Amino acid sequence: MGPPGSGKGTISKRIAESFGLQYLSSGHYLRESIAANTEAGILVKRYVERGLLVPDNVMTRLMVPRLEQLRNHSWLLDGFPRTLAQAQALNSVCELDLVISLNIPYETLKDRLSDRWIHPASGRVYNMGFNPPQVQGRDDITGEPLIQHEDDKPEALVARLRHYKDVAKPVIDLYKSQGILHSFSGTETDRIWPYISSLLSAKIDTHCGKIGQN
Ligand code: G5P
Repeated sequence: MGPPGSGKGTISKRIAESFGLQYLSSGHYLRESIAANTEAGILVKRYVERGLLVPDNVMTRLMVPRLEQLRNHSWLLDGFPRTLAQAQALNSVCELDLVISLNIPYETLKDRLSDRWIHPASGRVYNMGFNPPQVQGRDDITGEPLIQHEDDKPEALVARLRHYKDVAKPVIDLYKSQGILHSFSGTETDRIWPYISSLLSAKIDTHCGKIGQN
């Protein structure tokens, strides 16, 4: 969990690669359905473009079947659940082992998102200061053009940050009460990452990607 630009995607990919977990990103699935112009994509487009949360029933229908297909795997969710209703829907189909919450100052979030560029087909994320592409404006692997999300533009960003605060609190309180919440604060992903990595090293058996009891 964490506000837009807090580094959820960047850290999630590191976790998934380092610990062999399946990676599921709600934002990526939403953008994929928008790009494919599916019925669901047309419905969610106006929310995502304005930086508003997609309705809970739509999100739950998008995410829960994917988790059900992964019953025998260990996985990492990025961006879901965002609301208490989503957290309750998730709780009804599985038991979470741990939740990571990122606390990043507002000014840092604003700077990062205005500098973010994406390769739409793969979801690869670049930042002109932090992890720039080898060739400006082009994806490192395919050489295809990079784009900026509509929801990273300043008007959408303010709405996204405000919404995040309002809806995240009850979810964070829920996970705190379950004793599974781990919060990390800072302005640099590379400084936060070693703490997250060592937390997970203590919990995950890297040979099979299973969460242990320690
Ligand atoms: P998303 O795609 O889930 P957001 O808004 O939660 O989007 P976002 O914007 O993708 O989150 P992030 O994943 O937290 O941000 O961060 P990131 O992409 O890793 O990093 C942000 C930028 O900073 C990148 O350019 C990265 O390279 C750079 N960066 C990272 N670390 C550092 C650092 O240390 N230093 C520097 N300089 N740069 C760094 O959701 C999109 C929309 O979909 C809908 C909503 O409309 C949402 O707005 N949605 C949902 N709606 C309802 N319910 C849900 N569950 C939903 N999930 C998505």
